Formats: sequence, structure tokens, C-alpha cells
Amino acid sequence: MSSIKEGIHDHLIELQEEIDCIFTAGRNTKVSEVNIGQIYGGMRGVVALACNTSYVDPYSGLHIGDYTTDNFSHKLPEEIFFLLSTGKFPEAESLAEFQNDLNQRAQVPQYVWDVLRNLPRDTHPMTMLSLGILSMENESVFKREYQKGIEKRNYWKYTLEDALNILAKLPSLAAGIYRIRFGNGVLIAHDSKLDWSGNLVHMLGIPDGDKSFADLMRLYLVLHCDHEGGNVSAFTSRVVNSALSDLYYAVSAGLNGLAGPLHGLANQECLQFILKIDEQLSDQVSEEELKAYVLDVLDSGKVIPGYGHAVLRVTDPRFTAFMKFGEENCSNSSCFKIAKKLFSVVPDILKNYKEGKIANPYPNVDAMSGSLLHHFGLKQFDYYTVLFGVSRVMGFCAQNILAQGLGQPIIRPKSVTNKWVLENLAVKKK
Ligand code: HAX
Repeated sequence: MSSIKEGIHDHLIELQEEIDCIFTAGRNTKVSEVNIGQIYGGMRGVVALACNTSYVDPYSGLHIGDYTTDNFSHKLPEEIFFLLSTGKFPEAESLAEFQNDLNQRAQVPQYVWDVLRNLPRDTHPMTMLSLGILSMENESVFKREYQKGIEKRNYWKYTLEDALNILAKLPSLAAGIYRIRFGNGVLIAHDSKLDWSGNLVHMLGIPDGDKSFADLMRLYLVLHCDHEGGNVSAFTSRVVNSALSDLYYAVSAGLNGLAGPLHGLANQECLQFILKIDEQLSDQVSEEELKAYVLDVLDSGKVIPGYGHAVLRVTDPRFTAFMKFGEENCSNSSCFKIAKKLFSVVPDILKNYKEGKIANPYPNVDAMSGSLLHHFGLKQFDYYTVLFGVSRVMGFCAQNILAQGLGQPIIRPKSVTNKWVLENLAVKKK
């Protein structure tokens, strides 16, 4: 058995023991109540899911196992996937074995390129990524084995196979999308000597003399890997997989959710916002001018991209990690300077806007990431969410593998009609 498979197997035993203990202590204990406002308000704050890959604390941000952003941001994405799915970082030997396994599976079938090359020229890169993965659905090991008839306790093993096949191909697929959509369409071959993020940088073909861009990409792919279970993309992916639709369907579905401007597309919107400020006011913009600009945007009914969060109530530690990278590597870049200036004015404005209704006035991960990519020559902001997606697929895969390993059932909450609510409140419509 490979180390990652063994690691997941052992982790599932630990997690199952915890669940047994939880159920013995109080299967019927209430941990959350739902009010009418939450039924109509996107279920915000309702505790209704178990996700064992990661946890987002409102005040300290993302936790993966026992680690917070500060103590995993120097790692490789492969190590992060290992951590998400086994609860532990790999030893050097297991890491090398895992990387080798990914390299063996990296070849993207020719028909995927044929599909992508035949799309309209201006197709969004996120559509291409989602479609590229969906087009490989016929390769699903889970689907093939399920049709033959497999025991439920083994589902996760075939889902892991699908996960490894998808993850291995992601750098080639994402880089190919970049070169087809924004370049001359000539693909650069995968290099088995490079690691997962190094390969992505290599196949994008963006010059990177001092390797700072490679370091940024490693950091980027680590920081976006997972954000617990209730966010739009992870939840969508889990719901789809809970119907035993295989991981190709589930990953593609999750990416479709990530493509929304209130979720993953916010990083693209952020950079557009920053570039507009640069064009209209320059990076020398004063605080007063910037405040007036931000207020104008808010008064026109738009949101400030990169600010706010459904769970976080502080500056996102992932934003802080990117800001540190920017200070060290590109403090003179115009976009970085504007992103930094926005950070010094936006929180105070949002705190007082809409009578304090904005739950979190602080920046999230998207407020800084695009400025850094732009500085290093990745200027096509339509592409940014693809990079987010490449990373987030690690979370989708790990969440689904663990949920299957723990035998979690199909997800199916109950919905109600207005009529039902009115009757339950004993209120008559006027
Ligand atoms: N600018 C202006 N208004 C904002 C705002 C912002 N950045 N953030 C929240 N608000 C508003 C909401 O639109 C809402 O107003 P209405 O009631 O009039 O509709 C009000 O404040 C209360 O919202 P909330 O409870 O604070 O926030 P939600 O949990 O409903 O939404 C969002 C969280 C992230 C969607 C929201 O803060 C937002 O739209 N931010 C800007 C877009 C963004 O940065 N998205 C990326 C989030 C991180 C992520 O998922 N990345 O993938």
C-alpha cells in the first residue's frame, strides 16, 4: 500500500473512533439552532456539517490539523494534500513516493485538448478548467469499480485513485489552458524532475529568472488549498459526491461554484479594481482620495472585492502571508502599493458603512494575491481563479475521500415554503 493510502487508512480509523465516542456521548445533543432569518439568509452560522480536513476559526483563520497558516505556509502543496487527507505531514520518503506517483499520472489525454481547443476563443478559463476535468469523467476508477460492485467501506480507495489522477494532471491542464487561451497554443511538456507547483510554473512559460515567481506559486497553491466544508465550492463538491457521482463530477461542480464573483472570482475582481485605481488615480493616490473613491464604489451599490468574509472576523492570515511575500519581493510594484493602501483605508470605511451591518470589514485572501501575480508577469486576471481552483481541488479531493471513508450518507437538508413558514409562525399574509 502506498504511504498516502496507508496514512488515510490510519487517519480514518482515528476519525471513526472519535465519531464513535461523539455518538456515545450524545448523538442527540443540540449544537445549533436554526431561526427563520438563517433559513432565508444562506444558512449563515448554522452548524450542520462535519469536515475533518480543515477548520476556519473566526479569529485565527485556517487550521489544517494542528497547524495554522503561519506554520504551514513554507510547505509544498504535495505536503499539504498529505496533511489534509492523512492529518499528518509526510516523511521525506513518503513525499518522494507521492510525488513520483503524481508524475506517473500526469499525462492529459489528447481528447481533453481537442475539447478545449474547440471552444469559442473567449471562453472563460474557469469554464475550460471545469470542462477539462469533466471531459475526463469516463476515466473514473470509482465509477468503473462501482459498476462492477464494490463494498461501501472501500469506496474511498477508488475515490483516492480518481483524486490522484485528477491532481496529477492539474498542472498540465491549467498551464495548457493558459497557453491555449492567452498564448500561441503551443504546450510545454511536463518535467518529471520538477515538483507539482514547479511544473505548473515551468509549463506556464512565464520567465522567472530569480525563481521568485515559482516561490509565489508554491505559496499561492498552499494558501488556497482548503477552507473547511461550508464554503460554496467545497460544499457543492461534497453534495455532488455524496450522491456517489464520482470525483470528476464533484470537482467540476465545485469549480463552477468557485467561479462566482462572491467566491473565487473575487481575486480577479480585486485586481481589476486595483488596476482601475492605478489608471485613474495612480499608485501615488492619497489616503483622502482613496477613501472618496471607495465610498463612491459603495454608494453605487457595489461591494469592495477582497473585503469581508462569511466566517472570518479578522484580517485573513492568508492575506497577511501574501502581504509579507510582497514586502519581501515586490514592494515597489504599483499594484502592491495600492493593495496596501486599500488595506489602510477600507476596514475603517466598511466598519461604519451600512450602519455597521458588514460583519467583517477586513481583507480576505483575494485582496492581495492578484497584485502579486500581476507583478510577476501573469497579467491575464481572467486566469487567476484557475490557479485558485488548482489549489482548492486538493481540498475537494481530501474532503470527499474522508467523507467516503467515514461512510457519510447523501446530503439532503429539508427545505420549506413561505406558506409553511407563515403557518408555523401562525401569521396570516396581509
Ligand atoms: N463591500 C461592501 N459590502 C459588503 C462587503 C464588501 N466587501 N462585504 C459584505 N458587505 C455587505 C453585504 O453585501 C451585505 O449587504 P446586504 O445585506 O445589503 O446584501 C452586508 O454587508 C452583510 O453581509 P455580511 O454578513 O457581512 O457578509 P456575507 O457573509 O453575507 O458575505 C462575502 C460574505 C464574502 C460574500 C461578502 O463579504 C462580499 O461580498 N465580499 C466581497 C467579495 C469577496 O471578497 N469575496 C471573496 C470572499 C472570500 C472567498 O470566498 N474567496 O474565494
